[in-house]
Amino acid sequence: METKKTIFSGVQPSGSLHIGNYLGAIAQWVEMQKDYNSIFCVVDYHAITVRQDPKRFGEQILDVVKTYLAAGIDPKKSIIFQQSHVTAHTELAWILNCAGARVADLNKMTQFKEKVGESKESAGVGLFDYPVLMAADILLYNTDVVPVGEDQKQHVELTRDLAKRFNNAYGEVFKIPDVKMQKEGARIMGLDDPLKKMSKSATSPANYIALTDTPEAAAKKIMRAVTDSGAEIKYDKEEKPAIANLLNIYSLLSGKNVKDLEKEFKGKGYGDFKKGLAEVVGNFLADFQKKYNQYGDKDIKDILEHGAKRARPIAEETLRRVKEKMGII
Ligand code: AQP
Repeated sequence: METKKTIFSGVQPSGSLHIGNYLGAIAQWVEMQKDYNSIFCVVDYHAITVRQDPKRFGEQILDVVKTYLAAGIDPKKSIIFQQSHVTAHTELAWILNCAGARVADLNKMTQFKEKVGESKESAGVGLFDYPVLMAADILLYNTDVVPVGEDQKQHVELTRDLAKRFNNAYGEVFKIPDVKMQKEGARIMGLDDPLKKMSKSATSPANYIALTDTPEAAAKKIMRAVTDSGAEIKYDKEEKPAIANLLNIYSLLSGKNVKDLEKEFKGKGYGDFKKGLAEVVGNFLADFQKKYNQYGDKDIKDILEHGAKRARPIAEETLRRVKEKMGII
Protein backbone atom coordinates (compact mmCIF):
# COMPACT_ATOMS: atom_id res chain seq x y z
CA MET A 1 0.00 0.00 0.00
CA GLU A 2 1.37 3.42 -0.96
CA THR A 3 1.56 5.74 2.02
CA LYS A 4 1.43 9.45 1.43
CA LYS A 5 4.14 11.72 2.77
CA THR A 6 3.24 14.43 5.26
CA ILE A 7 3.57 18.18 4.92
CA PHE A 8 3.28 20.62 7.82
CA SER A 9 3.31 24.41 7.73
CA GLY A 10 1.76 27.41 9.45
CA VAL A 11 1.17 31.13 9.52
CA GLN A 12 1.29 33.49 12.50
CA PRO A 13 -1.91 35.41 13.22
CA SER A 14 0.19 38.51 13.74
CA GLY A 15 -1.56 40.93 11.40
CA SER A 16 -2.98 41.21 7.92
CA LEU A 17 -1.78 38.39 5.72
CA HIS A 18 -0.19 39.70 2.55
CA ILE A 19 0.53 38.53 -0.98
CA GLY A 20 4.03 37.45 0.19
CA ASN A 21 2.49 34.93 2.60
CA TYR A 22 0.21 33.77 -0.21
CA LEU A 23 2.77 33.55 -3.04
CA GLY A 24 5.65 32.33 -0.86
CA ALA A 25 3.79 29.73 1.17
CA ILE A 26 0.03 29.21 0.99
CA ALA A 27 -0.24 28.90 -2.82
CA GLN A 28 2.13 25.91 -2.81
CA TRP A 29 0.21 24.24 0.04
CA VAL A 30 -2.90 24.27 -2.11
CA GLU A 31 -1.07 22.42 -4.87
CA MET A 32 0.57 19.96 -2.48
CA GLN A 33 -2.55 19.00 -0.49
CA LYS A 34 -3.58 16.69 -3.37
CA ASP A 35 -0.52 14.50 -2.97
CA TYR A 36 0.37 14.75 0.72
CA ASN A 37 -1.18 14.26 4.13
CA SER A 38 -1.42 17.95 4.87
CA ILE A 39 -1.40 19.70 8.23
CA PHE A 40 -1.76 23.48 8.39
CA CYS A 41 -1.51 25.28 11.68
CA VAL A 42 -2.38 28.77 12.87
CA VAL A 43 0.65 29.37 15.05
CA ASP A 44 -0.81 31.64 17.72
CA TYR A 45 1.91 30.88 20.27
CA HIS A 46 4.45 32.09 17.73
CA ALA A 47 2.52 35.28 17.22
CA ILE A 48 2.66 36.20 20.91
CA THR A 49 6.44 36.41 20.74
CA VAL A 50 5.59 40.03 19.98
CA ARG A 51 2.73 41.83 21.72
CA GLN A 52 -0.71 41.27 20.17
CA ASP A 53 -3.80 43.32 20.96
CA PRO A 54 -6.05 41.03 23.04
CA LYS A 55 -9.13 42.71 21.54
CA ARG A 56 -8.10 41.80 18.01
CA PHE A 57 -6.09 38.60 18.46
CA GLY A 58 -9.04 36.19 18.30
CA GLU A 59 -10.22 37.79 15.09
CA GLN A 60 -6.72 37.56 13.59
CA ILE A 61 -6.67 33.82 14.35
CA LEU A 62 -9.99 33.31 12.54
CA ASP A 63 -8.80 35.48 9.65
CA VAL A 64 -5.83 33.19 9.01
CA VAL A 65 -8.17 30.22 8.65
CA LYS A 66 -10.44 32.21 6.31
CA THR A 67 -7.35 32.95 4.22
CA TYR A 68 -6.45 29.25 4.08
CA LEU A 69 -9.95 28.37 2.91
CA ALA A 70 -10.20 31.22 0.38
CA ALA A 71 -6.84 30.18 -1.07
CA GLY A 72 -8.17 26.66 -1.62
CA ILE A 73 -7.14 24.60 1.40
CA ASP A 74 -9.84 22.00 1.85
CA PRO A 75 -10.57 21.15 5.52
CA LYS A 76 -11.89 17.74 4.43
CA LYS A 77 -8.52 16.84 2.90
CA SER A 78 -6.18 18.79 5.20
CA ILE A 79 -5.99 19.20 8.95
CA ILE A 80 -6.38 22.87 9.91
CA PHE A 81 -5.89 23.66 13.60
CA GLN A 82 -4.72 26.20 16.13
CA GLN A 83 -1.35 25.59 17.78
CA SER A 84 -2.47 26.44 21.35
CA HIS A 85 -5.25 23.82 21.11
CA VAL A 86 -2.65 21.04 21.05
CA THR A 87 -0.53 21.38 24.19
CA ALA A 88 2.06 18.88 22.95
CA HIS A 89 3.64 21.75 20.96
CA THR A 90 4.78 23.71 24.00
CA GLU A 91 5.70 20.54 25.89
CA LEU A 92 7.96 19.31 23.12
CA ALA A 93 9.44 22.80 22.68
CA TRP A 94 10.50 22.73 26.35
CA ILE A 95 11.99 19.27 25.96
CA LEU A 96 13.94 20.38 22.87
CA ASN A 97 15.13 23.46 24.76
CA CYS A 98 16.66 21.09 27.28
CA ALA A 99 17.63 18.21 25.00
CA GLY A 100 19.15 19.67 21.88
CA ALA A 101 18.87 23.43 21.41
CA ARG A 102 21.92 25.53 22.19
CA VAL A 103 22.19 29.28 22.71
CA ALA A 104 24.83 29.32 19.95
CA ASP A 105 22.29 27.85 17.46
CA LEU A 106 19.71 30.49 18.24
CA ASN A 107 22.27 33.29 18.16
CA LYS A 108 22.80 32.47 14.48
CA MET A 109 19.15 32.95 13.46
CA THR A 110 18.94 35.85 11.06
CA GLN A 111 15.21 36.43 11.56
CA PHE A 112 15.77 37.08 15.27
CA LYS A 113 18.64 39.44 14.50
CA GLU A 114 16.56 41.29 11.90
CA LYS A 115 13.58 41.60 14.22
CA VAL A 116 15.43 42.86 17.29
CA GLY A 117 18.08 44.98 15.57
CA GLU A 118 20.14 46.75 18.20
CA SER A 119 17.83 45.87 21.11
CA LYS A 120 18.84 42.23 21.55
CA GLU A 121 19.21 42.42 25.32
CA SER A 122 15.68 43.71 25.85
CA ALA A 123 14.07 41.27 23.37
CA GLY A 124 11.67 38.67 24.78
CA VAL A 125 13.01 35.18 25.45
CA GLY A 126 10.08 33.78 23.44
CA LEU A 127 11.23 35.61 20.32
CA PHE A 128 14.74 34.16 20.78
CA ASP A 129 13.32 30.67 21.32
CA TYR A 130 10.82 30.88 18.43
CA PRO A 131 12.75 28.43 16.19
CA VAL A 132 12.63 25.72 18.88
CA LEU A 133 8.84 25.95 19.10
CA MET A 134 8.77 25.78 15.31
CA ALA A 135 10.93 22.64 15.44
CA ALA A 136 8.45 21.10 17.88
CA ASP A 137 5.53 21.98 15.56
CA ILE A 138 7.17 20.20 12.66
CA LEU A 139 8.59 17.17 14.47
CA LEU A 140 5.39 16.23 16.28
CA TYR A 141 3.72 15.22 13.00
CA ASN A 142 6.47 13.03 11.49
CA THR A 143 6.70 15.65 8.79
CA ASP A 144 8.47 14.80 5.55
CA VAL A 145 8.33 18.19 3.88
CA VAL A 146 7.92 21.76 5.17
CA PRO A 147 6.74 24.16 2.44
CA VAL A 148 7.70 27.71 3.49
CA GLY A 149 9.01 31.01 2.18
CA GLU A 150 12.76 31.54 2.02
CA ASP A 151 12.86 33.46 5.32
CA GLN A 152 11.98 30.25 7.18
CA LYS A 153 14.61 28.03 5.54
CA GLN A 154 17.16 28.53 8.32
CA HIS A 155 14.57 27.54 10.93
CA VAL A 156 13.82 24.28 9.12
CA GLU A 157 17.55 23.57 8.93
CA LEU A 158 17.75 24.04 12.71
CA THR A 159 14.78 21.68 13.09
CA ARG A 160 16.76 19.02 11.21
CA ASP A 161 19.77 19.54 13.47
CA LEU A 162 17.69 19.33 16.65
CA ALA A 163 15.96 16.17 15.46
CA LYS A 164 19.27 14.50 14.61
CA ARG A 165 20.80 15.57 17.90
CA PHE A 166 17.88 14.14 19.88
CA ASN A 167 17.86 10.90 17.88
CA ASN A 168 21.59 10.45 18.45
CA ALA A 169 21.35 11.13 22.16
CA TYR A 170 18.20 9.16 23.05
CA GLY A 171 17.39 6.87 20.12
CA GLU A 172 15.38 7.22 16.95
CA VAL A 173 12.11 9.14 17.37
CA PHE A 174 12.04 12.01 14.90
CA LYS A 175 11.77 11.94 11.13
CA ILE A 176 14.19 14.42 9.52
CA PRO A 177 12.11 16.88 7.45
CA ASP A 178 13.08 18.56 4.17
CA VAL A 179 12.35 22.18 3.34
CA LYS A 180 10.48 23.10 0.14
CA MET A 181 10.41 26.58 -1.34
CA GLN A 182 8.79 28.01 -4.45
CA LYS A 183 11.21 28.52 -7.34
CA GLU A 184 9.84 32.03 -7.79
CA GLY A 185 8.07 34.01 -5.09
CA ALA A 186 9.99 32.46 -2.21
CA ARG A 187 10.79 36.01 -1.13
CA ILE A 188 8.42 38.84 -2.02
CA MET A 189 9.98 42.16 -1.06
CA GLY A 190 8.42 45.24 0.53
CA LEU A 191 6.84 47.83 -1.77
CA ASP A 192 8.47 50.60 0.25
CA ASP A 193 11.87 48.90 0.46
CA PRO A 194 12.76 46.20 -2.09
CA LEU A 195 15.76 45.12 -0.02
CA LYS A 196 13.60 43.89 2.88
CA LYS A 197 10.94 41.18 2.69
CA MET A 198 7.27 42.09 2.67
CA SER A 199 6.15 41.64 6.28
CA LYS A 200 2.83 41.84 8.12
CA SER A 201 4.47 43.47 11.12
CA ALA A 202 6.12 46.17 8.99
CA THR A 203 5.72 49.59 10.56
CA SER A 204 4.06 51.07 7.47
CA PRO A 205 1.12 49.45 5.60
CA ALA A 206 2.78 50.84 2.44
CA ASN A 207 5.17 47.88 2.81
CA TYR A 208 2.64 45.22 1.92
CA ILE A 209 -0.45 44.39 -0.11
CA ALA A 210 -2.77 42.75 2.39
CA LEU A 211 -5.05 40.02 1.06
CA THR A 212 -7.90 42.07 2.54
CA ASP A 213 -6.88 45.39 0.93
CA THR A 214 -9.52 46.67 -1.47
CA PRO A 215 -8.37 46.68 -5.11
CA GLU A 216 -8.41 50.50 -4.92
CA ALA A 217 -6.20 50.60 -1.82
CA ALA A 218 -3.82 48.07 -3.39
CA ALA A 219 -3.66 50.14 -6.59
CA LYS A 220 -2.68 53.23 -4.57
CA LYS A 221 0.08 51.31 -2.80
CA ILE A 222 1.39 49.99 -6.14
CA MET A 223 1.34 53.43 -7.78
CA ARG A 224 3.34 54.77 -4.80
CA ALA A 225 5.72 51.80 -4.63
CA VAL A 226 9.42 52.61 -4.70
CA THR A 227 11.04 52.24 -8.14
CA ASP A 228 14.63 52.21 -9.35
CA SER A 229 16.64 54.71 -11.37
CA GLY A 230 16.21 54.56 -15.17
CA ALA A 231 12.92 53.93 -16.93
CA GLU A 232 13.23 50.45 -18.39
CA ILE A 233 11.03 47.53 -17.28
CA LYS A 234 13.75 44.95 -16.86
CA TYR A 235 14.28 42.05 -14.44
CA ASP A 236 17.61 42.73 -12.76
CA LYS A 237 17.72 41.95 -9.05
CA GLU A 238 21.04 43.74 -8.51
CA GLU A 239 20.50 46.91 -10.51
CA LYS A 240 16.70 47.13 -10.32
CA PRO A 241 15.50 45.33 -7.18
CA ALA A 242 12.20 47.25 -6.98
CA ILE A 243 11.16 46.58 -10.59
CA ALA A 244 12.37 42.96 -10.30
CA ASN A 245 10.09 42.50 -7.29
CA LEU A 246 7.09 44.06 -9.06
CA LEU A 247 7.76 41.94 -12.15
CA ASN A 248 7.90 38.86 -9.96
CA ILE A 249 4.51 39.65 -8.38
CA TYR A 250 3.05 40.48 -11.81
CA SER A 251 4.30 37.21 -13.26
CA LEU A 252 3.10 35.01 -10.40
CA LEU A 253 -0.39 36.50 -10.32
CA SER A 254 -0.91 36.71 -14.10
CA GLY A 255 0.79 33.44 -15.09
CA LYS A 256 2.80 35.36 -17.73
CA ASN A 257 6.54 34.83 -17.67
CA VAL A 258 8.90 37.67 -16.85
CA LYS A 259 10.49 37.73 -20.34
CA ASP A 260 7.06 38.19 -21.94
CA LEU A 261 6.23 40.98 -19.49
CA GLU A 262 9.51 42.73 -20.33
CA LYS A 263 8.50 42.57 -24.02
CA GLU A 264 4.95 43.75 -23.30
CA PHE A 265 6.23 46.83 -21.47
CA LYS A 266 9.20 47.59 -23.75
CA GLY A 267 9.30 51.33 -24.47
CA LYS A 268 6.66 52.05 -21.82
CA GLY A 269 7.33 53.79 -18.50
CA TYR A 270 6.97 52.80 -14.88
CA GLY A 271 3.49 54.40 -14.74
CA ASP A 272 2.02 52.12 -17.42
CA PHE A 273 3.69 49.10 -15.90
CA LYS A 274 2.31 49.88 -12.45
CA LYS A 275 -1.19 50.41 -13.89
CA GLY A 276 -1.00 46.97 -15.50
CA LEU A 277 0.18 45.43 -12.24
CA ALA A 278 -2.54 47.19 -10.24
CA GLU A 279 -5.15 45.67 -12.54
CA VAL A 280 -3.75 42.15 -12.15
CA VAL A 281 -3.49 42.51 -8.36
CA GLY A 282 -6.98 44.05 -8.16
CA ASN A 283 -8.54 41.16 -10.09
CA PHE A 284 -6.77 38.65 -7.87
CA LEU A 285 -7.89 40.40 -4.67
CA ALA A 286 -11.51 40.78 -5.81
CA ASP A 287 -11.71 37.09 -6.60
CA PHE A 288 -9.94 36.07 -3.38
CA GLN A 289 -12.13 38.30 -1.20
CA LYS A 290 -15.36 36.94 -2.69
CA LYS A 291 -14.35 33.56 -1.28
CA TYR A 292 -12.89 34.96 1.94
CA ASN A 293 -16.07 36.83 2.86
CA GLN A 294 -18.33 33.82 2.59
CA TYR A 295 -17.12 32.22 5.85
CA GLY A 296 -18.70 32.99 9.20
CA ASP A 297 -16.82 32.82 12.51
CA LYS A 298 -18.85 29.82 13.69
CA ASP A 299 -17.83 27.75 10.61
CA ILE A 300 -14.21 28.59 11.29
CA LYS A 301 -14.36 27.69 14.98
CA ASP A 302 -15.90 24.32 14.04
CA ILE A 303 -13.09 23.67 11.55
CA LEU A 304 -10.49 24.48 14.22
CA GLU A 305 -12.13 22.23 16.77
CA HIS A 306 -12.34 19.35 14.32
CA GLY A 307 -8.73 19.97 13.23
CA ALA A 308 -7.45 19.85 16.83
CA LYS A 309 -9.23 16.53 17.35
CA ARG A 310 -7.38 15.08 14.37
CA ALA A 311 -4.01 16.66 15.20
CA ARG A 312 -3.92 15.84 18.92
CA PRO A 313 -3.51 12.03 18.75
CA ILE A 314 -0.65 12.29 16.23
CA ALA A 315 1.17 14.89 18.34
CA GLU A 316 0.55 13.07 21.62
CA GLU A 317 1.89 9.81 20.25
CA THR A 318 5.18 11.48 19.23
CA LEU A 319 5.42 13.17 22.63
CA ARG A 320 4.80 9.84 24.35
CA ARG A 321 7.67 8.26 22.43
CA VAL A 322 9.96 11.19 23.26
CA LYS A 323 9.18 10.93 26.98
CA GLU A 324 9.65 7.18 26.92
CA LYS A 325 13.13 7.55 25.40
CA MET A 326 14.04 10.09 28.08
CA GLY A 327 12.73 8.01 30.94
CA ILE A 328 9.98 10.46 31.85
CA ILE A 329 7.42 8.18 33.45
N1 AQP B 1 7.81 38.36 1.97
C1 AQP B 1 7.59 37.05 1.88
N2 AQP B 1 7.80 36.40 0.71
C2 AQP B 1 7.57 35.07 0.61
N3 AQP B 1 7.11 34.30 1.63
C3 AQP B 1 6.89 34.91 2.81
N4 AQP B 1 6.45 34.48 4.00
C4 AQP B 1 6.39 35.50 4.87
N5 AQP B 1 6.79 36.62 4.28
C5 AQP B 1 7.12 36.31 3.00
C6 AQP B 1 6.09 33.09 4.28
O1 AQP B 1 4.76 33.08 4.77
C7 AQP B 1 4.63 32.01 5.70
C8 AQP B 1 3.99 32.51 6.95
O2 AQP B 1 4.80 33.47 7.57
P1 AQP B 1 4.68 33.69 9.12
O3 AQP B 1 3.37 34.23 9.44
O4 AQP B 1 5.03 32.44 9.83
O5 AQP B 1 5.75 34.72 9.55
P2 AQP B 1 6.93 35.40 8.86
O6 AQP B 1 7.69 34.45 8.02
O7 AQP B 1 7.71 36.10 9.91
O8 AQP B 1 6.11 36.39 7.93
P3 AQP B 1 5.70 37.88 8.10
O9 AQP B 1 4.59 38.18 7.20
O10 AQP B 1 6.91 38.74 7.98
O11 AQP B 1 5.14 37.97 9.57
P4 AQP B 1 5.62 38.81 10.79
O12 AQP B 1 5.78 40.18 10.29
O13 AQP B 1 4.50 38.64 11.78
O14 AQP B 1 6.91 38.21 11.27
C9 AQP B 1 6.03 31.45 5.96
O15 AQP B 1 6.18 30.24 5.23
C10 AQP B 1 6.93 32.50 5.41
O16 AQP B 1 8.13 31.96 4.93
